[in-house]
Amino acid sequence: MIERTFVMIKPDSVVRGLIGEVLSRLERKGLKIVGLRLIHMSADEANSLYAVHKGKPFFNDLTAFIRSAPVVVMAVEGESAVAVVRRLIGSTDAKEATPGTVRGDLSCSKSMNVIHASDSVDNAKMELSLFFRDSDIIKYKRLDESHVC
Ligand code: 3AN
Repeated sequence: MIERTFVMIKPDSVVRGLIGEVLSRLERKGLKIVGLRLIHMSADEANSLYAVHKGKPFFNDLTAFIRSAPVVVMAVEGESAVAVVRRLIGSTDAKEATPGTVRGDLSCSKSMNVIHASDSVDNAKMELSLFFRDSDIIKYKRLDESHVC
């Protein structure tokens, strides 16, 4: 089943010059980028994106961090994209993340962990709606679509 998920390259990754590295890993896996923006997240957007963590001790630090530099927000499509991207990025705590994953290779931090991706199809819909209108999503074919899944 082709799914669409929300992926964000976090501020740590942007200021470390890793946008290309992270995008490349998604593309090489065969995932299709159908929406892409470089933004400075607003306070409202940060509060909505991380609403599930409201009240937790790290909430204020988390929303401040996510607004500390630009982020790249993306809509990404592919076969079972939600689970595939979650496996590709690795565990939240990058110290524990498996080598070969984005976090496992590029970070040692739990908060500055390079990338975010939705953990369910429902959350993907909600998170995508914060940053993309339906008309922002671009339809096109990758030449290798019949060869990667
Ligand atoms: P993931 O991004 O792996 O889905 P979530 O949704 O549990 O992880 O957490 C969202 C973000 O909140 C994480 N990417 C991480 O940056 C931060 N975070 C989660 N738990 C902690 C924690 N215990 N201490 C600091 N930051 C945390």
